[in-house]
Amino acid sequence: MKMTLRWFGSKHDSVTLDQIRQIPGVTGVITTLYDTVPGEAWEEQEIIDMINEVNAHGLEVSGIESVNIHDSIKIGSKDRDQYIDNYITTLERLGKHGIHMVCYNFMPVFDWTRTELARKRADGSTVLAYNQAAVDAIKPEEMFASINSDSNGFIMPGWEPERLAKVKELFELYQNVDEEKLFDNLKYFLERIMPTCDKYDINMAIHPDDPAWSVFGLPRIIINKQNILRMMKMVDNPHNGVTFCSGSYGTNRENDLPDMIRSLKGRIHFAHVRNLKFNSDSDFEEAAHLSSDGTFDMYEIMKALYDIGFEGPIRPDHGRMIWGEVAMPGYGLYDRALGATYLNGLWEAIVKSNR
Ligand code: DNO
Repeated sequence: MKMTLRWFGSKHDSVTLDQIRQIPGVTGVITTLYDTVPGEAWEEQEIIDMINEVNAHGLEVSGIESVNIHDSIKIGSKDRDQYIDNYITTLERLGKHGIHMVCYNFMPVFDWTRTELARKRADGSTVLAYNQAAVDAIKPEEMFASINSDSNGFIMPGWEPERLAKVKELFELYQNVDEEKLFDNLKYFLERIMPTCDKYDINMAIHPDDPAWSVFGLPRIIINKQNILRMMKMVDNPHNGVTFCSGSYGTNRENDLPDMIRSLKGRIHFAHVRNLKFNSDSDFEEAAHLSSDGTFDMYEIMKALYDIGFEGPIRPDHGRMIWGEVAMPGYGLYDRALGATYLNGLWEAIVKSNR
């Protein structure tokens, strides 16, 4: 595996490339062109500039998170082909410049959903948290307002203000899209992009829906082993793969994470590894990475990745806000650096004990 950190670009991130480079064992960043909107083709020069900037700081671009999918593609509207053509152009330009992993998601309207961005824990740290009753009590547009007012002035990925302007209209457009239709639209999209992925050796890594169930009545499909294996089979190409995100699949307590990893051998192209602490079945918070701080056995997760021969980029995921840091919730430097170091430690021990 290659240890990486997510980085939002010098215009948007409080964490610098120089700081990332000093985290032991981190060799690359996962980034994106944060100012692009879903559906447009990325400018080649902007891709080159992004890569050069990262390389100049002694790091590599280990993959993109995300090239976002226009809603017309998820809905299956008549105009979807033009957006898929643009997506293909972006993939070609990325592939030409040596980028071989692209993370994306197929969640309708919303990306990840949390009800609190700064829940205080006993040790004084703050974390992202989810409470089902809080979701049930609010309207989708209120969710945007609460996320944006809690985000320390940063724009949260997936909660960009331009999405809010369209939220009501989007709900109407998704009215006739159920889970089966969403699977069909995903299949159509993947079949169209796979020849380009084959040509440029680009691993597509779908991110799970977070939380792994329907929110606000919208269909969600990338939620469990059965659905993800269905997706792998429906477009049976090794470039059609997944981002294994322990914190997202782990929201559903029926998901056996190490078992899911083993069943996806050869198809996990990217890993997000973090822990969650459940306070009840409908309330969880994002703990420190350490197993004993949350509900997951992080050793078993890393061991499963080792056992399937995982060689792709991995990153610590949302961290706690600690030591007075002010950063994008979940994406500060300090706790993610601790997370990377812990995961590297687990990995070294697993490698050595398997010699
Ligand atoms: C949240 C992230 C997601 C993820 C997208 C991938 O922090 O894990 O926003 O990047 O779902 O497209």
